[in-house]
Amino acid sequence: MNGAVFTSLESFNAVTLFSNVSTTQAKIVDFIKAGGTGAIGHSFEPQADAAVDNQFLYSNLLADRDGDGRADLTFAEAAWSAVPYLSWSEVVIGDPLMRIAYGPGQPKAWSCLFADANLDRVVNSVDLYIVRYFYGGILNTNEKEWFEKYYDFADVDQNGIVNSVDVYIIRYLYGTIYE
Ligand SMILES: [Ca+2]
Ligand SMILES: [Ca+2]
Repeated sequence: MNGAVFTSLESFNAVTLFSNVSTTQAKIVDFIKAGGTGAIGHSFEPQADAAVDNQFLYSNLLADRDGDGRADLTFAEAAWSAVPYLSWSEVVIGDPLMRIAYGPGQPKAWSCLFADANLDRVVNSVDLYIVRYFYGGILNTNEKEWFEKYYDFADVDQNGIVNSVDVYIIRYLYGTIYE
């Protein structure tokens, strides 16, 4: 399981870091003990909107936007991008400086492609539908409704709001096929 990173919505999965302590639910320490590299868990029942956002965790952990064969962010950076609040309930376990290494020049290094909201390497009506579906979503706001509507891949220009500019960009690039 080298390189494996795990999260789950199990409420008390990080209530202890001792695997021989009996708890009511599975423990992320058992995943680490079995060879897992990193995990994020809950030390107590988290509020629903405090749960780890897997979209940010895995896209930021895997993305190699500059194409140097190494992921752009470390595990700690990707983890903190995915935990909505720095509070008492979330626990990050693993080497904070761990970084995915694809190897130089590896064509399989992953990165989201500009304007390709559903990650199928084509900019078309599906991407347009996704942006329209999440239209109005805002990343940095106290308005829960708009925050929950926000979707990172629909925010094409990555300015923290899904709006007409994102629609325009997809229309402009409509038909683009990434090799
Ligand atoms: Ca697409
Ligand atoms: Ca935007």
